[in-house]
Amino acid sequence: MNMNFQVVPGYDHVLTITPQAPGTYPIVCNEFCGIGHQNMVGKIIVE
Ligand SMILES: [Cu+2]
Repeated sequence: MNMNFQVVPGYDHVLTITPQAPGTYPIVCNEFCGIGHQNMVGKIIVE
């Protein structure tokens, strides 16, 4: 799965996905946003 999604501070965003397989899916910040950008990572774990 590969997609881009823009979020704006102060707003709620909903992204609906239907995982096709269990696994760990990484999330990275795709836009240089300032100090700490390189540490802006996350993950979705599908069991
Ligand atoms: Cu960033």
